[in-house]
Amino acid sequence: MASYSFLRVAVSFIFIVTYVFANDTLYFPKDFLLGTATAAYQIEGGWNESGKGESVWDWWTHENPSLIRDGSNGDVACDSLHKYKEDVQLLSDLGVDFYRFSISWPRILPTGYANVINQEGLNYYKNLINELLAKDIKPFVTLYHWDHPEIFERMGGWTNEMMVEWISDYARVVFKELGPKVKYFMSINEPNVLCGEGYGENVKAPGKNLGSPGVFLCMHNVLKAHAKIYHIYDKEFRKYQEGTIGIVLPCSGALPKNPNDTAAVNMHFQFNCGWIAHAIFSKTGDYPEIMKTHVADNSKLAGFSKSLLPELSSEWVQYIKGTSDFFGLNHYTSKIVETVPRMKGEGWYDFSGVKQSIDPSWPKSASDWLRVVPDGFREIIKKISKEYDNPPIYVMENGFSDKCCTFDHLRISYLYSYIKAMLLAIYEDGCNVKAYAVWSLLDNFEWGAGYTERFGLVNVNFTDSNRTRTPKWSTIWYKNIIATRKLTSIFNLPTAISVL
Ligand code: PNW
Repeated sequence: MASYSFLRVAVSFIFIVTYVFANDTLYFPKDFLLGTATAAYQIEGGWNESGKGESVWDWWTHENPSLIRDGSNGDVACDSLHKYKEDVQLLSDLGVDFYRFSISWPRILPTGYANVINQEGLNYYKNLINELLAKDIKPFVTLYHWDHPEIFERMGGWTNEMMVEWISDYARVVFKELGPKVKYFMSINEPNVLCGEGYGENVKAPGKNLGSPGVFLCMHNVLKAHAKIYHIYDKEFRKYQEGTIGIVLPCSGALPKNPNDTAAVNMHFQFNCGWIAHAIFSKTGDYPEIMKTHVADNSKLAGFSKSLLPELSSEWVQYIKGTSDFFGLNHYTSKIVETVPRMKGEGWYDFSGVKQSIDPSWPKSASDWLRVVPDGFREIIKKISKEYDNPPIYVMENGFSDKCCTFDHLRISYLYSYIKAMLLAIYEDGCNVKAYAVWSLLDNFEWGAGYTERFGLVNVNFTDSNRTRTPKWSTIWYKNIIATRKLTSIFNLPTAISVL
């Protein structure tokens, strides 16, 4: 008798919860695309297989295992080089509209240069694309997610302007060989993270530790490279391939410490997102004005005769402007920002002029930089839309890290709150968001954190040579969202049963 009442209470509770959330339901707009994302070095493995050359990440992790938290590397990673069919099956089970993955430059061009094309490497991507298309999944292809050929690093990497030419030659090969079956290309993933952590610091490959001058120089060359890649696609391939191409920028959110301090929010935006975005998406082009004056001031105070921010000639400004068909947005978290009063004769807070902090009450993830702040997501989407005249926004990464386990309710709650914020930006703020990808399909090599931080919808067992994949609860949840095209925070029982 007692257990019967318990059952009744439990069932009623489920109905009440369902009802409450059902009333809270938001639908995705028609034609909205849902997918997941990965990157070559983080999942492929096969670092010296299939005729692949050495990448800067192969070199850096082999040379500096102590800089990776668990001393690991991407030599095997998820072994997707061999298990791509299984990955595509997982994607197909999820029901995604698209899959974002990146191409390993040295797998296609082992010498780095376009003089030698490695057919075996190329075939890997051709097979992957065919497999995706056979399951009705659109390939979203990133040309470059930080793993350039090591040979070019020995010549200065992104501090050498020749990289613009080398990556352009590579891009041309990819467009020619893979472009006939790909409608969505992304040039370069997150210039700021690559240049800031790889050239400014020693946190990511190539770990150059060059400080601000190195970051400015790297960003300058990456921006030019992106523009050149865009023009190559636009002039030589678009007519026949009828695809789109854009850049992917990491834009973290900013909430003002003092509610009236919109200047701090703007300053943070321009130094974070606007640095590259202004040059590409604004009407005037070039680096943001506020950034030019600010860096010039700080450079002078530091005793330099010229600004550390290199100048873009008017030819380059024109050449770069308008070179993205969509705004590729990677977003994970936010900061609290405040304007720092400037003392006479002293530089502002680093080169950005804002002090950043976090609210300790924001829920944590397994990554120290990632706190859960969904409002910041809505704000950044609104800011991008306002700054650049409502461009189509493709969210190409959004996700949450934990340490382990397949019952990942914190990931579900993160994704729910962030997708809700995005849908509100669409419906209530009129923003033009067209696509959304969860980072990531699989647990994978999380750069300096090795395998200690897990972002996957699918668990990967890295101690098992088979790299066994096990869908987490978030897979079940996301599958239901994709199938119903509506956002609910609860599990759908039939979906759960069909997956388990
Ligand atoms: C992305 N932030 O980088 C990368 O594109 C992925 O390769 C990576 O695995 C993923 O994030 C998770 O780290 C970012 O501090 C790193 O806001 C940090 C930030 C944003 C993006």
